[in-house]
Amino acid sequence: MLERNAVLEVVALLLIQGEKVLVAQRPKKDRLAYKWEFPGGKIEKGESPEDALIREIQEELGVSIRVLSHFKTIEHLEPPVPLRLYAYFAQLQGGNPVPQEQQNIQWIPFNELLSLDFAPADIPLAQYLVSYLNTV
Ligand code: 9L3
Ligand code: MG
Repeated sequence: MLERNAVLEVVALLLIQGEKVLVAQRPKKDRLAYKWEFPGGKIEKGESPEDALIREIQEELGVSIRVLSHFKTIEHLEPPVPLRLYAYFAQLQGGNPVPQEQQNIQWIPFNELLSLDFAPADIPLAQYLVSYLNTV
């Protein structure tokens, strides 16, 4: 059980190809059903954020990645699930992402990213990402 006030530690993938970024839609049985997010999930006990991201992306998208760099940590501390979201740039090690959990995915152009209906913690992350991409 989660302790009261416990903050969930979560990792998210920023995967960029050309002028597009990969996003996934949360499956329908989920609390945040149909909200878009940067793929990833909970860090398990004893795991580094990088290892958690590699594992989650293998599980959800069936591909292996190389983690490049930390981009931003978003604290979304509101109930019902206060969370800390660590976002990393990464690259594919070969192959293409294929949804393993019936979720939708898409490569979305940078200039359309902010029009998606994102999960709450991913909204500021998407905004930071678009600002960053406009400067590089
Ligand atoms: N979450 C939010 N934004 C994200 C990710 C990967 C996850 N980009 C939230 C949704 C859940 C919690 O973190 O409340 C745990 O995620 P998961 O393990 O259900 O994917
Ligand atoms: Mg997940």
